[in-house]
Amino acid sequence: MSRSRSGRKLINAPPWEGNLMTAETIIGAVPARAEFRTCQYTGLKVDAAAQGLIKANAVAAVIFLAVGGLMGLLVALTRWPAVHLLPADWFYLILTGHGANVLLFWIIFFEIAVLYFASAILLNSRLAAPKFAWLGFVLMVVGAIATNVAVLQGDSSVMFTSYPPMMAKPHFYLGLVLFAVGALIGCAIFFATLVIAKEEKTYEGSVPLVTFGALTAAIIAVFTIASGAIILVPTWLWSLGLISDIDPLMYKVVWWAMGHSSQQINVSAHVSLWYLTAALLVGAKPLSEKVSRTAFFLYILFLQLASAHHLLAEPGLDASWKIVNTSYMMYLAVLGSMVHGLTVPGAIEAAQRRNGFNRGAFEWLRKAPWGHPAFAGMFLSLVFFGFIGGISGVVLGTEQLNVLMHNTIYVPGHFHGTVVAGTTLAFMGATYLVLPLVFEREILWPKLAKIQPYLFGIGAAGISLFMMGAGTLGVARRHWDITFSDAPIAFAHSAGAFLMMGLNGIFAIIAAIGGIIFVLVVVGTVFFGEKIKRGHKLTFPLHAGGAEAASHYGSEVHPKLPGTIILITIFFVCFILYYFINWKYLSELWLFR
Ligand code: HEM
Ligand SMILES: [Cu+2]
Repeated sequence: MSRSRSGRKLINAPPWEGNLMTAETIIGAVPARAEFRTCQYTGLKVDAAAQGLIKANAVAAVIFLAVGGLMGLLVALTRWPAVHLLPADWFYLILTGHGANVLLFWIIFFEIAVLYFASAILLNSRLAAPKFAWLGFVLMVVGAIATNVAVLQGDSSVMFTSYPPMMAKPHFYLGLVLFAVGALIGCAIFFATLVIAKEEKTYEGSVPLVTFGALTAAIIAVFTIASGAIILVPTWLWSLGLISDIDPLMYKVVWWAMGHSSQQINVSAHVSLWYLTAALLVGAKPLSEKVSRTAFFLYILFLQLASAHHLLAEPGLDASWKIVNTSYMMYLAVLGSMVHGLTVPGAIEAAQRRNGFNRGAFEWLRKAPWGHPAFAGMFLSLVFFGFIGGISGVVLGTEQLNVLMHNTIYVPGHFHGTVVAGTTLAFMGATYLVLPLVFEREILWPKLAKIQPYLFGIGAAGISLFMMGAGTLGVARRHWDITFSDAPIAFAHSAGAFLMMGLNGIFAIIAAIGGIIFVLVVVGTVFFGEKIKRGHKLTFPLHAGGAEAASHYGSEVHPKLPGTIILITIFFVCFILYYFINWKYLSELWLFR
């Protein structure tokens, strides 16, 4: 072991072992000399290459969130009838850019950072083939820019799903394909790093739960990207004139194999971050490693089948196929999320009781670190994802109930509950851990950081609920003018529908303010935050046992969870009530009441 000029320890990789198949013989790279530092807060060994790549991916993620989030605000202000900001062609252009920038570019750049963190950092390992990882990053950046250019040039306003026969410019699809290839390289680096860590024995026993959850995400990502390639490459060739025709139904079936699975990547990633945050901030260990791992495994087994819920209104697909896939298979994937929805707060309760907050049913929750933005982001994400995204997803995914809200603005209402109030908020929360631990910068403007998750969370929950409300009243999604001013046959929505769209606009402004504060705090911290030196006390401290809980296998022993049981009961009561209210709405559609 020697020291480099920067004073960091240089650790030579172990000698290349003859004919052993290692991750790097497969990729063909030579094992690098990795440069490590030891984190003063967690004791984890941090590979400099992994650190650099996590920073790059996180920064790219935040830039695309900023662009895409502003586009979201413009869309919401256009759908606010009293404001009606953009003209029609710009509305569809900006809506297309919004979907791509937030749901693909923000989320997937962040996920690649999560993969590198959950492999190299949590396992004390060097990252496999950093040069390839940088190649993947460059491909993703180039792809994301190409797609954005195509959108902004016009003539590619095909919206997020890009269903044929609508056609975008060739570089719209090519950009998406390049981006996906880059992300696939990121997944390969993750798998290879797991192999390296195992070979070089950088950890003991089984991988920690957070790494296991990230592994679930990466496995699903491979399936997702393969489906994406199968559908987007022919569509790209079609836009070049090399293929005469794409069958719309076939397109939808294969596209949703990608579109839905990618949401399950998001869920796996954000659930992993829930566990990570709970571990680092209150020292929470999983209630049961086996149960939580089985729940992740359910995602891998059942999610592809559940993607049938996007095809419930398609003619040409058989009703029993739809019902089996959405009303049986989907519930098995939902079961996975419900298990996490119980075990994450349960793990927090168990840890907090160990921490001494043992009075009554809820002292553990009242005395939780609500002033720590990572905790606030994580817990709000948990609640909103379950109550808003989860319940509405099951309702919307029920074959019979789907006809009530199909293609109404209820649909974006539901998925802003999952991907915005759920995934995005969880990623924002985790960023407040990444800034001090990976960027080694103290968070600038801690007071703003403290309120940020609440502002964004309330805004995101609001837009989700009000879009769902408007959708229940019949307002269409992706619709520029709900007054139908130029329609030959007059039609008027109820005053309630207009009210809902106005409230949606107001909460969009709140969410946007939360989003802007997030971007300012992150960018400010990255460039101007105080550099963290040895012995520095963090503004937002970690729990003393946090790193151990996050990076080692092990469950709670005999936890008592009265508070969690009450919370779960409230959840199920809401769930059942809301589910059956929708059956009642459905019954009211029959004329002979
Ligand atoms: C300030 C935050 C945000 C606001 C105000 C906002 C608002 C909206 C609105 C009003 C729509 C259009 C609904 C319609 O007319 O059909 C929409 C669509 C959409 N949003 Fe957001 N959104 C925000 C953040 C996000 C984030 C963070 C994500 C993903 C992680 C996201 C993903 C999407 C997607 C995928 C669509 C559908 C695009 C399409 O139909 O092609 N949004 N958003
Ligand atoms: Cu889906």
